[in-house]
Amino acid sequence: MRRESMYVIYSNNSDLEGFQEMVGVRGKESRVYKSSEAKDKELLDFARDRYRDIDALVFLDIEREELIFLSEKVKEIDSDIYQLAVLEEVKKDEKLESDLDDVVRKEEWVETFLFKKLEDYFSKRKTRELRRTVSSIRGDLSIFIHDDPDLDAIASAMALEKICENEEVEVKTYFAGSFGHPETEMFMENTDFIIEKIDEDSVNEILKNTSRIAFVDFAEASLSDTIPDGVDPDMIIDHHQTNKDVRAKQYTELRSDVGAASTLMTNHLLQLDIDIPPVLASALLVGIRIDTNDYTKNISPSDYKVIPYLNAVADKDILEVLENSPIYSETFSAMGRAICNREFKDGVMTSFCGDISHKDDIAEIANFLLRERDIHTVLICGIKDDKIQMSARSKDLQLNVGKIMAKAYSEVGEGGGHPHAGGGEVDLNEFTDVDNAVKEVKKRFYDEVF
Ligand SMILES: [Mn+2]
Repeated sequence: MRRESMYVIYSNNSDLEGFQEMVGVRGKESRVYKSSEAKDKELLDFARDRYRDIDALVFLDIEREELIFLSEKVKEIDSDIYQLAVLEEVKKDEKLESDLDDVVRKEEWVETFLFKKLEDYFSKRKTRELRRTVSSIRGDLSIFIHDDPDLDAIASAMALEKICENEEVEVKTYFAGSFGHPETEMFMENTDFIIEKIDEDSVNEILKNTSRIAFVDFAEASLSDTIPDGVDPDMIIDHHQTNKDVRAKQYTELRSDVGAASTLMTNHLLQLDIDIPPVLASALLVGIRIDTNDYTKNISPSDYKVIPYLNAVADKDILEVLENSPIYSETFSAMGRAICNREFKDGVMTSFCGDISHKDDIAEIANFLLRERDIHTVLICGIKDDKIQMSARSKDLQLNVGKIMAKAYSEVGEGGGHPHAGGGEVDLNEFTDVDNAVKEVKKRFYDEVF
């Protein structure tokens, strides 16, 4: 039976069983020629006789002259055959005098392959380490997510709970503040996942009685208004950029190259062969979407790799609810004030929106206002709990807003974030009045940007 098309390899090495097997699995046929003068002719005859059947012709490790000769001949016979050569050496910008469609440098090929192998290895090792850490817990694990958690934090905590259940370790997740995002509120209303709200009093009781502590989607106690500074977690799983040398007592996973903690946790679940229920898949998926600002910011190949899987498993009704979650009236009001108070300076916009009811309002507003024409960078500030909260965004690839926020505010408060998105806060008590504070906040931002 003749197949529709096939791959042909012309190589110095005739032993390519593995490759042929892979081709076979994909329902294709393949044929390997070991390079020699007689085989030159055989190959060309084959191309002539059955040229319609050749999809691709790969030259592997053969002499340059032979390569140039053969590729030209094959091109004459059928210009539709895709011709690829793997060469020991390809000079930069070299125009190979041949009719090849593409040339791959062997070293590059090996490097890419090696890198992938090593990444796979370390990712699996990290999962083993996480599992060992969890299974070694005698007693219970308390997962803390950051104040006013978003869905990335909640989904990641759910995933870690799942791993704990698998290892028969008792676990509970805690948060402080409010559900800052409408999606989070919608999700918690529509699922039976339980997380417990803590305050400054109850947190001490929990810390005293629990066996182990994990920080998920944040890395330092000082970033929380509720968890006492100096609390040293046993585990940290986070993806935010930090300048500090943060380490957990047992398990540290800090991956600022990844868009969301949900991506890290999805990988762990997949590698541990733990089923991801549709509700959890939906949360992880929306967690990635929110943290990467609809897949536009800080998204990495690792995130893209898990998205199709989560998409296939996710509960479509929950997704629908989450996509269309309502916006708080207070957010619209704050947005209105932010729009009226805009100030501009060379493509940079700053604005103060007064009191905000949800800490994440300013992030939402910053994302929206960054869309204004001719604006590349935005700083929005608002007041919550006697603090000026700040959110910055930039589409200027030369700027690293996270670093700018860290530099601008670490002396008077806190600042940090990613290259395109950052945040910070300063205590109002440090200033004589609000006007003064806002002025100083803006000045510090401008000083770092320009
Ligand atoms: Mn996150």
